[in-house]
Amino acid sequence: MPFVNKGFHARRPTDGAHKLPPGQYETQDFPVLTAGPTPRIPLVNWEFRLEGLVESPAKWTWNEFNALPMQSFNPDIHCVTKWSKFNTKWRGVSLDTLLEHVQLKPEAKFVMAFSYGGYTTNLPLADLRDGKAFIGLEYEGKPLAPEHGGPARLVVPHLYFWKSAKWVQGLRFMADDEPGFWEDNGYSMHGDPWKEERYRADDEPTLDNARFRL
Ligand SMILES: Nc1nc2c(c(=O)[nH]1)N[C@H]1C(S)=C(S)[C@@H](COP(=O)(O)O)O[C@H]1N2
Ligand SMILES: [Mo]
Repeated sequence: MPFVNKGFHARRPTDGAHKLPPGQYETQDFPVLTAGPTPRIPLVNWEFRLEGLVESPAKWTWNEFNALPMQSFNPDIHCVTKWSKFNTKWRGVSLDTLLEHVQLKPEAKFVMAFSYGGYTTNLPLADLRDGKAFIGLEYEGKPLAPEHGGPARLVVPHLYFWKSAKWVQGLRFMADDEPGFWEDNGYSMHGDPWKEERYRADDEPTLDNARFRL
């Protein structure tokens, strides 16, 4: 009997059965990867915003944000520099919860996450829905450390970890996909580790991707 199953590579790992995406290795550490200095955001000045293609923008102060319903998340995370870390322990607010607070315009299909300090990263809106993404506030039972994006970071574990914007300040909803910081420097517009979408040249060919092709 052939043992191979066509759907095998597309299937997501189930709890307890962790899997490495192609080209990744497992690490126990939690490496810090930041382009630039770590911004320090006093909590009295912190705010989180949903803006762009919404009927009316939403905005939360730190206290308001912390009053939102929180959940635990234990994802495996995968960095494009090839480390993966299994079973990370977070608490945070699901993007599904946040999206209940805005009415999106029908043409909203993409998102630009923007951070204190100026970092940006783009994602399809569909990749933030259905329990796939959250704003992480606690890591291993403690407030998220500044070097890992505290007070709050986006976490989108099913995509390479550069999509998980540290020190996130808000999300801007857009009709068309636009490159963020790393994407503008040659990294994939989508970044699915299971499809090994590391670089722009790994993406579907478009006019915009032509300059990243050899
Ligand atoms: N604001 C901001 N977010 C960021 C980055 C950054 O430089 N600035 N680096 C990204 C990259 S490339 C990775 S791999 C992860 C690293 O997160 P960590 O430092 O918590 O491991 O954060 C991502 N989010
Ligand atoms: Mo990264």
